[in-house]
Amino acid sequence: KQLNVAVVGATGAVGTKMMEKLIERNFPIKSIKFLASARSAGNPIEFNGTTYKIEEATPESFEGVDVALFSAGGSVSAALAPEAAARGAVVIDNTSHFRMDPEVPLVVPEVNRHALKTIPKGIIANPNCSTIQMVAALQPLREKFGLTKVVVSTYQAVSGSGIAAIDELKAQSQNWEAGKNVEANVLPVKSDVKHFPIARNVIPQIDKFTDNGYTYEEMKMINETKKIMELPELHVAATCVRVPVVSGHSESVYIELEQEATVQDIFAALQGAPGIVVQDDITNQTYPMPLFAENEDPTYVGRIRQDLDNKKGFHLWIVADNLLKGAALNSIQIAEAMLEDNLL
Ligand code: A2P
Ligand code: 11C
Repeated sequence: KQLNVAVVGATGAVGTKMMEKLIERNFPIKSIKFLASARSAGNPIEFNGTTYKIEEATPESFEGVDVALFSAGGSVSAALAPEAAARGAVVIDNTSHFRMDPEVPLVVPEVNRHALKTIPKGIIANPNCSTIQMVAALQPLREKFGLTKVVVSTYQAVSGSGIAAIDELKAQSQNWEAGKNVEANVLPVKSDVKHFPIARNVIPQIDKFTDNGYTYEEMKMINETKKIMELPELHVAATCVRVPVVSGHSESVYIELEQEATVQDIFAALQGAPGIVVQDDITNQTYPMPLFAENEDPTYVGRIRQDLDNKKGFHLWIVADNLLKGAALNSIQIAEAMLEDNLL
């Protein structure tokens, strides 16, 4: 079956990766269109050897579209995803806008593929990047040993904040070297009051603060994990931190299992799990790092240790390319799973 596809936010950090993955994975495309803001409309865009024209995303853009991949920010999804769905498209939305809507499945195919069977609004949400890689790695452990608690600290790359943040890290690094003035206008959050350099720095704020003292990014990790894993009682705490890495989110994760296990049990459960690569050989200094996860599909897990005081407690280090498994790849995998299950 060949599909009519629309990529919304095609000029962005995630949109660009979606295009690469559609080609690389031979997604069955009958027609494709590339949508962005009015600013980009008319500009050329290259896809699989053909030059297309970027179109402004409007409700009418979605006439005849089977699958619409959205990654143009929450307000664009809020306005246009229902328009696309009303015209018969299945929307796979990368933004946080619909994620906690009980009528919108929030899907990581390795974890809750079954949730794709019921899409009352015609919209499926792709989870937050830092959530996806964590639940992908925890699912095989949860299946074997049960899971009661997760405490995560993240080390997140600037590409999670879009192309402007990547450009800013590069400019700041060059300006430091050249002894020039270092300006900060994008991070931690474009729309917040203060901005800080990310070059030579780490920033313990991703997204704005909520009323409970956690940031929205931290609350996304907490709420999305419970929804995807279908474990509303799971204890989850998160501290989300931006680091001067271009791509690849890293996470230090402490978990508590329902049953006792050994480190060997954890290795065995993770090895061969879908989408997971174990990189853990401390005698050879082998562990996951974002530099080597960039442009790679798997979620890498290493530094696997049993807690010294709790036999049900384990420490893990989880790394994945936030633009791929964390965004573009997971979206395409959702579409592929739906095709396989005759849901598209
Ligand atoms: P444009 O390049 O025309 O601004 P990033 O997350 O890397 O910053 O990318 C954001 C993406 O969202 C870009 O493709 C951007 O297109 C797109 N976008 C921003 N505003 C709109 C809008 N109002 N309608 C459609 N696409 C938009
Ligand atoms: C970041 N996780 O690294 C964010 C980006 O909810 O889809 C993705 C925001 C989202 O800044």
